[in-house]
Amino acid sequence: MFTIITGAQFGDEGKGKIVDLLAKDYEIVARFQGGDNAGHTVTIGDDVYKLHQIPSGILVGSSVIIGPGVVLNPFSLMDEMKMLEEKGVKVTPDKFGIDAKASIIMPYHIALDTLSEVSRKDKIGTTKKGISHAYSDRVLRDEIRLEDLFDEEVFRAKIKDIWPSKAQAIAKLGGSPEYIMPEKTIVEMLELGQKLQDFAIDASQIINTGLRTGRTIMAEGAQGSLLDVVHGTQKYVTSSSTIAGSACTGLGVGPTCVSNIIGITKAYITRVGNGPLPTELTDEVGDHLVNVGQEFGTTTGRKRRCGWFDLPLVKKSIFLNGYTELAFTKLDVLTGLDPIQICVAYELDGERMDYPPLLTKDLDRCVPVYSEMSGWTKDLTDVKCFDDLPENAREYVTAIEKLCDIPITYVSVGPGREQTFKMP
Ligand code: 2SA
Ligand code: GDP
Ligand code: MG
Repeated sequence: MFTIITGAQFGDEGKGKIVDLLAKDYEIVARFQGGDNAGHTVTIGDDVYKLHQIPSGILVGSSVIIGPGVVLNPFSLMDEMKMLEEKGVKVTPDKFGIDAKASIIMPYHIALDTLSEVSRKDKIGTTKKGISHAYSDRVLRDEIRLEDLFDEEVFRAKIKDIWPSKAQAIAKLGGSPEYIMPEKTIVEMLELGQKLQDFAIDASQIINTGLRTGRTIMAEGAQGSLLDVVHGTQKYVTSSSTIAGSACTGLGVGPTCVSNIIGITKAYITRVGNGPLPTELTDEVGDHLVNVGQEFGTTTGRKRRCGWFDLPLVKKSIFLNGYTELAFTKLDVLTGLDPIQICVAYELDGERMDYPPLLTKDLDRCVPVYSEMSGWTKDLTDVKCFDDLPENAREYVTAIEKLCDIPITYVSVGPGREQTFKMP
């Protein structure tokens, strides 16, 4: 069984929470793209875990894998491993593997991402984690892979080859290259390589062998489908493919192996960083969503922009991913809002459209067409089943399910593990 989970919006839909909930039924959970730009929150009782690179399945004891499609920051990985171990979570090679082909996010990638973002007039709003530069070096074949950190000669030769042009680029952007790759950093990276050597695996081999022997495997996506480097709202996207197909390329698994694909969607929409967001609310309703939903970046702490549920965008995600089911999160955050709006279509130049426009630049000009629903006042955070939701909340969930034409299988009403119920 091979299940893929991705975000159906612009990220932060609650993937970490849903993966944690479902992972008890999966022996392996694997990340296939992105890097430590991701922030997946899992709340278990009073403990809040913010995971950036290690798959959320680690908290229920699944074996976890970082696949070769990921760009890996070995420094922040060490912090994450330490944080987990301090909380009593075992992060040993029998439980955790990193593909030897994973690309390393180098200090110069972070410097270049930060400097490019600062110098850009029309800012993307990146997390400044070096993601775009790490992926572009992979495509340029100037990448450092995890396996390169295991061999001092190879690592030093690669740095010797790659660093001069990076230093030049950093200086050109007004940075100080002398602080970025001193000998101390090279030595530190080699030491990290030694520490990580025991964790090196071939993810494709493990997963495919596992699938052939009946093991249950889940692929955990990061960011959201609308931030996909090809299909998203370019240029305001991340630098990896974030959609379900990317789980196949990012882990080395054939599409014939996929059993089901779960899309996670919030009951509204958020976006952190710049780029079009047709239903964005900058009024007190937007403030309600930010404050009640605690909409702040898990990695950067930035305030997330919020808007009403945007059906045309989710329809696009349904096409991009081929979802077989949806998990619907943060329904509790809508309590107290009345009316509640669903953007069912857009109007552009006098024409109504129920799918995002052909040209990405036109999304910014789309005016939402809303269908209004009545709200509810009952606190939902203790609700344990669909039938116990207030009638208007049930109608909202049913309306979204009907509009998306995909079964909603889980509804989440709070950050906690137990604040989720299966749909009847
Ligand atoms: P990058 O850093 O190159 O990937 O940034 C490019 C765009 O991708 C967005 N992006 C994200 N959007 C939502 N959540 C992400 N993870 C963190 C979180 C974000 C944070 O869980 O909250 O803490 O700010 C994430 N990572 C990248 C980014 O905002 C840019 O729009
Ligand atoms: P991810 O990147 O998709 O894993 O999502 P994040 O962890 O970045 O952001 C989702 C935030 O919403 C986290 O703080 C979660 O704890 C929280 N969350 C998840 N599901 C719910 C829910 O149903 N209700 C509320 N109120 N919070 C939730
Ligand atoms: Mg997140």
